Amino acid sequence: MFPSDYSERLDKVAAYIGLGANLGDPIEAIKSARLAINNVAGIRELAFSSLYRSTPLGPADQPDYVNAVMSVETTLRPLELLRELQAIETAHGRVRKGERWGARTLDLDLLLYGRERIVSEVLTVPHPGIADREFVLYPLGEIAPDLDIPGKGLLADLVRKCPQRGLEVIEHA
Ligand code: A4P
Ligand code: MG
Repeated sequence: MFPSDYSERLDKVAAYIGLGANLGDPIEAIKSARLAINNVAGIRELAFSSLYRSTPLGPADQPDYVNAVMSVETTLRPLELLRELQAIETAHGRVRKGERWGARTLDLDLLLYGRERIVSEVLTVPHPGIADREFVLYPLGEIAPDLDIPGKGLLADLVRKCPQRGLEVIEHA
């Protein structure tokens, strides 16, 4: 017998997604992105962190960010998942201006995909910034305190070493 949906045959993998926004209505953008991610076939939310306000990393002449992290169970392969996240960014008015770390209406980063380590032209997992960004580590600590990040070590150790730089919860999970 063949399953009706091919993706049902694939193993489920736990993945972590970082959400960030600092233009327009960032809180609304994060909440709407959460719904959009849940609406993708082959993705199911496992946990969602509190919403945090964070100081911009990169150019300082941009508004504070709102950040959050979610964990999902997915049957999508890493590149399929990245493409879905990019489509959601675009649907939320994200315009790629070429300025690195510049202001954006919505940024979705694939932080972790199971225990896989991927280095390619279009995708690096774990996300290169994961180990030293307070707006990723603290929310991750909330939803997955025992996480061991491939190639980086225990999340709890990384959190301990990471200054909070004004990070604060603005809406509890
Ligand atoms: N790409 C490679 N690996 C990944 C991955 N794991 N997840 C590629 C997502 N994308 C990945 O990304 C550029 C390219 O990275 C994509 O085409 C994809 O193929 P982008 O989103 O177009 O550009 P970007 O986001 O401006 O660049 P970058 O270097 O990804 O920036 P980050 O790391 O996303 O950082 N400050 C605060 N407080 N909070 C923030 O959330 N975010 C940024 C952006 C800067 N400062 C911030 C925050
Ligand atoms: Mg990005």
